[in-house]
Amino acid sequence: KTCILIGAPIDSGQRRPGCLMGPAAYRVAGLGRALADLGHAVEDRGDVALGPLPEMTPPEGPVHDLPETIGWTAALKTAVEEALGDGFPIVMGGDHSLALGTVAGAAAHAAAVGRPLFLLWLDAHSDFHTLQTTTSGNLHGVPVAYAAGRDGFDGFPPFPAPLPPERICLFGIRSVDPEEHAALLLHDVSIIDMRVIDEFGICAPMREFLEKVRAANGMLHVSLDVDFVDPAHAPAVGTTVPGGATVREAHLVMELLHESGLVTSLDLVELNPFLDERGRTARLMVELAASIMGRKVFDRPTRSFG
Ligand code: DIR
Ligand code: MN
Ligand code: MN
Ligand code: MN
Repeated sequence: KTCILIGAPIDSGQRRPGCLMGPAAYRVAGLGRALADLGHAVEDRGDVALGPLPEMTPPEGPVHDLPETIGWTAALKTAVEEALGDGFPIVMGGDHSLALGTVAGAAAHAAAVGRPLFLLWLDAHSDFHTLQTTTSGNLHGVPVAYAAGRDGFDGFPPFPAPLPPERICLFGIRSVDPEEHAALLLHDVSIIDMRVIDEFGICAPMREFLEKVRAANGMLHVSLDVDFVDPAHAPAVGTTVPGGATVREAHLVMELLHESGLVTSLDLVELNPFLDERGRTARLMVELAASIMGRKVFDRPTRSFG
């Protein structure tokens, strides 16, 4: 594969500065080298630039940095849509608001080639707020709702070919705000929360979702939030929630995704290098990215036991 690295130095979707250093941290931690070692061609397109901002009166209520977020959405939509024509885009964030643009770009590409887009959201959070329901005002908490075509995104371009909820899977979640919970009850999103993972493990729920993607000949965008992993292993994130995936569970997810052959684009989001312990979290994210792109402990045919 040709891996296309896209830097998205975005901090405006939350209030704790530092995520804009993410792309630099991934480069220092050796993301490009790790992918090249797996035999992929690697093309680093540098960091996306923020274009002109829309003129608008600031909205009432808690939402902050709306014009910047809309500007980044447009820039990343274009970058990902173009990159999908040339290879496999890997977006190095930046906070999760960048997914407003990356998923829109993937959806536009999928519509152009006539395939359905699926979305796998690996996160502690459901990110299903709208501009109207968010109480934090942090727009990293809204991209799944945008992709699902929910109302409440005044000022944003309409999402290209919104995803029917059945094509969205929230995996690893353990922090859902009341307004998100209410909205999710009305949308048939596939919810693999930590309770499900505790009871059934990683493999069965993941395989079920991947079978849906395969049966539909879908494209699959994976959005990996650092806080999907337990903060004991991945401390460099502004919104830690205990009870997350272990390092091995996270690698297993990545290995299953690789073996499926279905993933077509990837976001790495919410890394805040300013909070990291000597690059520990950045290195873990690079290892996980290597796993989804094909690194394994031992190369052997898949087998079953028992
Ligand atoms: C929270 C946090 N639900 C909010 N969301 C985060 O601000 O709306 N997503 N951290 O990853
Ligand atoms: Mn998130
Ligand atoms: Mn999160
Ligand atoms: Mn919230």
